[in-house]
Amino acid sequence: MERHKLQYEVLNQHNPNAETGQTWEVEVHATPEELQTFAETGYLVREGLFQGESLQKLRDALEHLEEREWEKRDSAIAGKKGWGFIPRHLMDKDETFLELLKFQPTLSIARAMMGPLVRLRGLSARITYPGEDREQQTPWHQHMRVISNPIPPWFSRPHCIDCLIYLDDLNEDTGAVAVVPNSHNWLDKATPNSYEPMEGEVELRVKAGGGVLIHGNLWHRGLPTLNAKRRMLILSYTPTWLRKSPHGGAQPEDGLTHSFLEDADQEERMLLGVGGYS
Ligand SMILES: O=C(O)CCC(=O)C(=O)O
Ligand SMILES: [Fe+2]
Repeated sequence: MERHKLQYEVLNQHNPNAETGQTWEVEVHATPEELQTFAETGYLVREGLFQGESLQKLRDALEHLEEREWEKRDSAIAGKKGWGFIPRHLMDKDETFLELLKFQPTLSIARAMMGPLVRLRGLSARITYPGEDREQQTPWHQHMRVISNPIPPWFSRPHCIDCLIYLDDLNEDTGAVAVVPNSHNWLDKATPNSYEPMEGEVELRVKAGGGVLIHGNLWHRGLPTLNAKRRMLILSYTPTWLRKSPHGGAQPEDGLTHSFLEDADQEERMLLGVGGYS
């Protein structure tokens, strides 16, 4: 995969030594042309983010989590129609997930698109199961539903990059993911609550270990899981000054990130949402 280098300075004359005031060198895991397309269309496909052992390690970690949280899973998938099982706070639950904190193939792109001061909004998973008696898919939706109408002059448009990382092949059995290119720029309308195909939608089928990076407000939906279990991770980034995901309740009190933060460096603290603005 081609790379290029970027350099940022965060302008802070009052306190040039502040954590934010340093010079940031970013080796971006994408070409400038790819980033331009990402900005315009709102999505970027990345095949082979994880392969071989590293893919297997993620699958194993998710399987262990699924076993530990089987009660939550069973109640999540009991309904006929639904999103499936969505375990959250993954970095607090397994070292394998915490190791994704500085995963450069996605973090470097987040920094290239949103600046150096970014944080994790969350790492969760979505697992869907086939079955005669269930229908697991998602309606059209977007992730940052906070846009006002009309838009005032100094409105802060929310930006977020959600990396949908697939641990199984996307195909007819598991279900593709569909996106509407450029819809992240439609600030005057919201997604319909519908499961129907839409004009202009693109269905994406990546291989296991691949990902689809989306702007958090891109219109998208997960197609039905018909014949085989489907596992996805969603690794999200926002600027440091945005709050983290409101979903999934409180962070586990004895979560891994708590002890990790005790010895974490400034960048790690920032990524976990401690500081990063002044
Ligand atoms: O599973 C997918 O492909 C997309 C899931 C999704 O949109 C979500 O969990 O927010
Ligand atoms: Fe989504």
